[in-house]
Amino acid sequence: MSADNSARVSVLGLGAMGTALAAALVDAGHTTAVWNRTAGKAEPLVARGATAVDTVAEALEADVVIACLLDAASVREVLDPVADRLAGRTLVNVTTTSPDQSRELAAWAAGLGAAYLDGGIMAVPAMIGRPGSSILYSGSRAVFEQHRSLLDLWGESAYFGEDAGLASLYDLALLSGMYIMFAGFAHGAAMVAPAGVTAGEFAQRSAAWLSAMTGQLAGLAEVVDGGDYTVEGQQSLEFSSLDDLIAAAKAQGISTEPIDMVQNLIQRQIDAGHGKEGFARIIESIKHPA
Ligand code: FVH
Repeated sequence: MSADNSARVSVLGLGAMGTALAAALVDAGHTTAVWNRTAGKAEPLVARGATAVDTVAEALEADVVIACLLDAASVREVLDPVADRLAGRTLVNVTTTSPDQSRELAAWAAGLGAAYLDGGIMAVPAMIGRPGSSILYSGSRAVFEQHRSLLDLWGESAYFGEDAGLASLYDLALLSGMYIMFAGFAHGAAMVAPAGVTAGEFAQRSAAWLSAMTGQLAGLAEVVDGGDYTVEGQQSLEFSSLDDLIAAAKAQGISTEPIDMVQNLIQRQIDAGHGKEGFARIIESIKHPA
């Protein structure tokens, strides 16, 4: 897709992420207005070529208004006083919000006559515009398509549909996987620490192991999507008992909480008579809370 830097943009919120997003826009040649509640944060961006505006109303003059604020409440706090100026405007909200909050913001914007695209940023500020950064969108397809080249400046753009809550749902689902992986790493690091292994040493080996294990995800997903957990070739739930792992953690004098969680998911399926079925069946424990 060819770059279109003709759109005039504004960025509301110059925290770490808002600053990174605005910098990428300025560097790509977009006329970029920036606004922040607390004065002073715009200076580095102005030195780079952005224009600092004193009021949110001025920021709304842009073709595309980007909101990168703390949370859903701060988006409303910033935009409510200028709500009467939102008609005909395009709002891209990349503030982290829950799916329901995203839907509420989309309905609120629609009621004011504004086009709304919701974004979930799968990156830290230093990654913006670099390989590995991706941003998930849902809401107005027209906004996504019209401004795709602008959005692509921040990372790989993915669109999930008109339901404004979907990008957030996907974002939070991915974060769930990330947090559980980090907790798993912390558990392993705590386990080997009494043996004199530093977290740094363990991180190297963990990164290689976990990367290799991501190759298993597609097969796991195929079983889940097929809905038949008896498919040959899977590791059975009974074989997946974590008793040895839990005993080893206890022997090291550490908490077993992160691994207890997985053991409980396995055990509930075994107790329900599915012990010979594949590990993928733990998703049934998650879908159907105890
Ligand atoms: N930073 C990250 O790694 C993550 C990556 C994933 C996505 N998140 C989300 O991005 C939103 C902004 O995050 P941030 O890193 O820029 O956050 P801060 O540096 O804390 O800046 C927050 C900005 O929001 C302004 N703000 C807060 N409350 C209000 C309010 N009531 N009215 C107006 N502005 C408000 C704050 O202004 P100030 O404190 O400087 O005056 C900052 O500009 C966020 O949703 C992450 O979850 C980032």
